[in-house]
Formats: sequence, C-alpha cells, structure tokens
Amino acid sequence: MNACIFCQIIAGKAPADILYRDEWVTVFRDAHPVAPVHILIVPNRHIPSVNELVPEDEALSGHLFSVAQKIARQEGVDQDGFRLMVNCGRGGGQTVFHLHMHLLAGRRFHLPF
Ligand code: DGP
Repeated sequence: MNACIFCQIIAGKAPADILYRDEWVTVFRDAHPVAPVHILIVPNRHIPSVNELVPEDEALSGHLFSVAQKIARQEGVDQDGFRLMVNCGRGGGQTVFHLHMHLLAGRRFHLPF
C-alpha cells in the first residue's frame, strides 16, 4: 500500500472532506486547521515537493492557482482575502511530502509569521 497519506486520500482509500476533484488535482479540508478556512489543493500525481517539479509541470503549477481562485470564490472568501502557502522541505515547514498548496482564510495574516 502507498505510504503517502495524500495518495491514499486521492485514491479514496483514506477519508477526507473532499471539496473538488478534476484530472489534475484533488481539494480537501486540512485535518489540522490553523484558520477557519484551511484547504489543501493537491496534485493527483505524487510529486514530493516543489524541488521535484519539472518544466512539463508548468501547466499543473498554474492550475493550482486557478483552482485556488475557484475554491476561494466557492468558500466565499475571495473578497475578504486569503493566503496561499506552499511549504518546501523540512526547513520550509513541509511535513507531508506530497506537493500541496494551502488555502487559508477567515482570520488576519501577517508577515513575518
Ligand atoms: P505541510 O506542513 O505544508 O506539509 O502541511 C501538511 C498539512 O497536511 C498539515 O496542515 C496537516 C495536513 N494533514 C496531515 N495529514 C492529513 C490527513 O490525513 N488528512 C488531511 N485532511 N490533512 C492532513
């Protein structure tokens, strides 16, 4: 069995609150939310991190933003605003090594954080 929890969710073998799915990405709520809205936009293909993206993934990378825009509208947070975050590697705070974009909203965010 694939040990990657996000691969298991994408394959329907582990539970998640799935909001959207298409041929490239699956979108589900974060199990440990740090904001009232905390959603993960996850490529269906197992890519460990930003470090493993290749030039052929440029369309996929752009698609992550298109889906983020759509989900922000769907969640009603597009006008107030939201934060998109991609952690890369342990130093970047990544804990699940399957590339994903966080969509966070519903509270105020500041830098530095
Ligand atoms: P990161 O630290 O950027 O790798 O973020 C990983 C996120 O994934 C973190 O916010 C918690 C979330 N997460 C970890 N395991 C699960 C899970 O089994 N289900 C869901 N829905 N989210 C998970």
